Amino acid sequence: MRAIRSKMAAVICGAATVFSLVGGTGTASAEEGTFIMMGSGLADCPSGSLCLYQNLDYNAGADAMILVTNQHVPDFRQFDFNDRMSSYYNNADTVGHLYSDAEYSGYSYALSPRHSCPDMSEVGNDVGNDAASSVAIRPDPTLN
Ligand SMILES: [Ca+2]
Repeated sequence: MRAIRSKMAAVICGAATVFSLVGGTGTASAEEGTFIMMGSGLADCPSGSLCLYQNLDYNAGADAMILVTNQHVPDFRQFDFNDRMSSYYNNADTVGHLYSDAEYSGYSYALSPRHSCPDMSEVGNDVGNDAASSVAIRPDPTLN
């Protein structure tokens, strides 16, 4: 077993989830899965995951909900996260296609790989603040 990398320590603040984010070297975060954790800041987003934050500025230094995923999520109500997202960090090489309605419908907005945004109201009339309801994860079309 390899030693725990110090950069993973920032994830420890999360509430108990079904996944252990401690003790891996990135392998754990690369597993398929979607879960809610409590945290704040870009450093709390596991590598290889898309992180949708409940509050502005990546929860603005106060732990709050983060929806962490690397797979399609057809309905945020499954995670008590419907119409709650306010900022994001896409810490993955894939594109997150965000939708204002469940089942990938309504307005949509692409979350570019390795890109972040502290305020979803900045994306205008596509998917705004407290509006996202589903997300699809797709390959980056520029990586071929
Ligand atoms: Ca919505």
